[in-house]
Amino acid sequence: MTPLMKIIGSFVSPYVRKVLACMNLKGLDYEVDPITPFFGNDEFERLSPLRRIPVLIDGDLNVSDSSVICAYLDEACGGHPLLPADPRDRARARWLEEYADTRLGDIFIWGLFYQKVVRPAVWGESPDEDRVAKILTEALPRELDYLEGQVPQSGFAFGAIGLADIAIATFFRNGAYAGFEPDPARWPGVAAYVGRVLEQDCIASLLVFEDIQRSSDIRRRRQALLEAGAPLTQETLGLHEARRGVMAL
Ligand SMILES: N[C@@H](CCC(=O)N[C@@H](CS)C(=O)NCC(=O)O)C(=O)O
Repeated sequence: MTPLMKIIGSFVSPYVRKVLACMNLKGLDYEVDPITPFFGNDEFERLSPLRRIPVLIDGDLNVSDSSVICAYLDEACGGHPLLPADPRDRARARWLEEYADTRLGDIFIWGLFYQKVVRPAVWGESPDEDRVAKILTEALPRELDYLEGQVPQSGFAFGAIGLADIAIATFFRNGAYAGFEPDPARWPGVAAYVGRVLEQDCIASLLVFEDIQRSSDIRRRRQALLEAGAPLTQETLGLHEARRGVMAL
């Protein structure tokens, strides 16, 4: 029997969520080693040279980066297409994915989620409140103004739900974990669109595992996830002690 594809990375990571939602959309079976990147062992570092999640393992292939993984899945696996058919739409979809991964990632993950959730929980540090305030008052409004002009008033960006929709919406779930929701009075299109995408089964079905990942102690997490039906790998590359990522060097 061909071994299942494996994804290394926590259910709470927006980039892991993006990959898993795309795999769900395609109806692919997979196993997850739900580690937080800071808790990865030496083998994790061998597989992911930047000590980042997600990593895909498919037989003797291993690759990092959610965009690289999603492109591979679309080319290798068939099923629900992640990109629209028209080349001009594909270019726009790729731009929205890139924009989300870099700019929304910077704001929602490094500016909010890392500060308000990861720093206290992993490193025992306080958030950089000045940075958080600047994100909330300057960076986020600028990007939400831009997105308000990009997202569709109904449905999804290119007909059926696809990569661009998932890539954008995934960051808003981490924003919510850090206490941020887009104001529907100021950004009605974004608020409605993000809600629409997040309630799709491919992504909504992951929520139960995210809740466990967020609420359970690291030593009991695997068991709790298994009991909830999460498709976990037998082996884990996780440690119980955190290490700083290469991006901190
Ligand atoms: N461009 C990468 C970004 C992945 C990324 O930044 N993942 C975060 C978790 S949400 C990470 O592993 N951070 C650890 C670090 O940078 O040290 C992708 O699309 O996969």
